[in-house]
Amino acid sequence: MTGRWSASQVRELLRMYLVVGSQNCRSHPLEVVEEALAGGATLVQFREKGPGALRGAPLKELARELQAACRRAGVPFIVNDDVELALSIDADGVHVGQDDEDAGRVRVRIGEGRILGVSAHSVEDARRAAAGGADYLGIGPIYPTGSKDDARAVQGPSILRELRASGIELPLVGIGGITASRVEEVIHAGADGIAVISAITQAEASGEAARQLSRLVSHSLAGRLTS
Ligand code: TZP
Ligand code: MG
Repeated sequence: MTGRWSASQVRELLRMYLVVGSQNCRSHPLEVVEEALAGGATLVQFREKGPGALRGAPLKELARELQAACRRAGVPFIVNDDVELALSIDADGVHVGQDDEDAGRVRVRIGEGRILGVSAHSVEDARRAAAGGADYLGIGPIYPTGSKDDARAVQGPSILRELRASGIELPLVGIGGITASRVEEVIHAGADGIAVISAITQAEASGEAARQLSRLVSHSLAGRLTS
């Protein structure tokens, strides 16, 4: 793909977004990803980070394995932070945080055809990311999370409302501590979807967890339209 993804395409991709690294998984990450895809995951981010994270050749090998599973399912595969890895495997996109490389520079490096996701914690972050060419914003942590050591302060769903009220129109995905019982609140606050690690990677049955979450997202989005 050479052109930009449209905002409506990206909104669809954000509905049930799995973020995953080997450090998060109770079984082999490929198994977790395949189950999540079968359960309806719409986008996958490879985030190999923290204690025990793979590096070098094993990192690239796992990335390729997960990417192949995503390709079989027709689901885009995005790499967290590591632009070089993303380009070397021809990933569908990159996600960067506020402490990583500047969004505008990442956009130049990855080109127009790849998806660029940026974490934002304020209206100012969001405006800067939009100006830098972000396709979507990751907003969080919405709730307390045990999956990110250096997570910022919990923001609650109100940050989503604040961003929408300030005129931010980019697709938004909520992240951080999202479980089935919190989906509705996140979507009703203005998110286009949910991004989760533990709700899927730590579930007894990852496929069933993804299926339940994606049903809840659809239901909540439909409710938002009619309320
Ligand atoms: N960014 C903000 S919170 C978070 C990331 C990567 C971790 C989300 O993991 P979980 O297990 O869904 O709370
Ligand atoms: Mg980062």
